[in-house]
Amino acid sequence: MDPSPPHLESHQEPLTDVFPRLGESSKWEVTHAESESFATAGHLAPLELLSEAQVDGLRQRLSAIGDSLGELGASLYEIEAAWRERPDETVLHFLGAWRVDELFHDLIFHPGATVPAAQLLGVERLRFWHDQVFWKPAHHPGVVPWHQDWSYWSRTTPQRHITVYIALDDMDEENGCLQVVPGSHLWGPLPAVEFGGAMEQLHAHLSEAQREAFAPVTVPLRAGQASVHHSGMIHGSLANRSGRPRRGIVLNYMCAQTKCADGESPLLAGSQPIEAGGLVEGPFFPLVYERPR
Ligand SMILES: O=C(O)CCC(=O)C(=O)O
Repeated sequence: MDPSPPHLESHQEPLTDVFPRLGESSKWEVTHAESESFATAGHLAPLELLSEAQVDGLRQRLSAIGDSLGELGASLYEIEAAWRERPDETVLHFLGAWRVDELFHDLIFHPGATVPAAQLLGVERLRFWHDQVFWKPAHHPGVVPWHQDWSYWSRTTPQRHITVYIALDDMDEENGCLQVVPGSHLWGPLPAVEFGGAMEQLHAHLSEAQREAFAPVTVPLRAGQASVHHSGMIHGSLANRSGRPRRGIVLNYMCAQTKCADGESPLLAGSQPIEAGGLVEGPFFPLVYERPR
């Protein structure tokens, strides 16, 4: 990896031709039935997103980023503290790969992600919030505790955010694929849990009725497929018991009118501070989709 990584957030458009451009947006839209199902379940899968060659390209770039995490630290938004302390027990999780690698940068504009995200959120204009990588090596005990994405995002308002989860490996129960609790996006906001902590931390905050209704389902995906979840959806994943890696890229999007709730400090490390009530905009938060008129 280049020793002084580029700050690709200064580019508000794709830099390569690796991924498709918008073209006819209806081509990427989900069906009415899928949209209804998302409204009820809070979740939709699978979407076909990446070719084998695109998956291979992203795997190679991810491997290079993984090899340079020490040097890249300041250019990423965050590397999970628990992983730094206990890498043998904790899933490798970091934010901001789009700032340091062209392919990760261009992926955020992929219409196969942005069009369904805008459609399912019910917005005309979609803004990028941030990306994440969740990487479980083979035979790794790390889990992703049950959580709602929104618990970590309440410094932005209103809650109009959505997540596109992209598999870089075939994912199944054995290698700790994503699990979701259908319908839990309607349960209201719950407290944030500690990432490197126990799987079941959230249970202490569930009502009796929610505990009874807590019925997770696995979301198996093939490499290159994606799933979408609501920001209030409870999800998590178990250890990788297989001899295969399990690498997921997460793209988080939000309504283009999202505002900063508190103005206390930058929303993401390295991004420009935004005053309370100010629009979350600027190079770190590009507009990635605008519905054609
Ligand atoms: O990769 C995982 O198991 C967890 C992903 C996750 O938390 C998310 O997509 O928000």
